Amino acid sequence: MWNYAFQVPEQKKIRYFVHTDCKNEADDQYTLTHILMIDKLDVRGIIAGHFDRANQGRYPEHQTAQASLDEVHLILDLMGIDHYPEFKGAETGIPDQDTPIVTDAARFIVEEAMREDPRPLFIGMQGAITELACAILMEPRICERMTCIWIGGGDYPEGGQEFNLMNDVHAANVVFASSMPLWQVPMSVYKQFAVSLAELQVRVRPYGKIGRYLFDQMVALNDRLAAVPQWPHGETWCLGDEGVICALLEDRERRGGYTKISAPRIGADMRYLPGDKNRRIRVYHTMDVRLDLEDFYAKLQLNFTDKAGNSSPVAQRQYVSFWPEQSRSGIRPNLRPEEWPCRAATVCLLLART
Ligand SMILES: [Ca+2]
Repeated sequence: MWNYAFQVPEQKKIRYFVHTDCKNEADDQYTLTHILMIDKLDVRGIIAGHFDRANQGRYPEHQTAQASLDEVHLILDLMGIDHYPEFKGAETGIPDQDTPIVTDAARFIVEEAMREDPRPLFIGMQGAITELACAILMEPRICERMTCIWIGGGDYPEGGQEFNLMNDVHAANVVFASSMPLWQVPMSVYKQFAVSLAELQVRVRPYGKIGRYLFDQMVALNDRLAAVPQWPHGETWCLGDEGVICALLEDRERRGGYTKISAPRIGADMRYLPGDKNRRIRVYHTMDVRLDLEDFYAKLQLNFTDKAGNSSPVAQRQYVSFWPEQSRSGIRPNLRPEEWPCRAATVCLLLART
């Protein structure tokens, strides 16, 4: 369906699960858009994940996965796509390292992983790693049948506070202790996907309803957090979730970008604990950011050039609302506008994404 003068050979395609905490701030939406324009990926389904421990009153209690699912639907609408299976994940992290939260999302991961198909299967986790941990606890045999790429975890060797890890430390420990191949993109590596708002205004905003929305919702959040000194930074952002794509686009022979280490355990304080005798995982320390971002900009331009500038003013007002008065699912956040500055400061301290 895309406007490319090339084809990806069927033998080179891979099966892929999207897992996104799509409404936690303003970057997941870019990566979801990018993924859906990549012909190499046979997207089997989109799972909307929670950001429950960073909700801080933005949505009703335990409703952040629903907010993410609403945002997924909006992105698909703006791209003119309606044909992917979509699932809402658990609304909280798992209670311990032995008890899965059984959802249709976790069942779908198990079902697809256990299905006979010669093509490789990857899941790109752009937030808390809850649904994958649940699927592993429900059916451990999936560990031999798929690979996880996770955007999350603090920097090695110490580790520490990090947003995606914070939202479900138990789940991270389940996945790290499993035998599933794991490619980890820790914080300082996903921070390499830095962009400026001026860059996005030139390279993203002109291209279709989706380009306009991606840019405008980020600027809207930037404006709403104007009084918060820690984050965001004013005219720059980080598209950190792009790491899931970059890991798959990079040349296989570019092995200098990662190191294989024994999987650590993770303490309650999010610090890494020695795991010298554990299985090995791939931990990235550099990624080909140019390849990734230029691929995104090129595909957006190729596919949405003719649709530039046709979002209606009404639609724009609806779409750029970061804290919607009324979401598509009928959820009403319980945060009043006058509460914004103090709550936003709390959220950003928790995010620790400075
Ligand atoms: Ca994310």
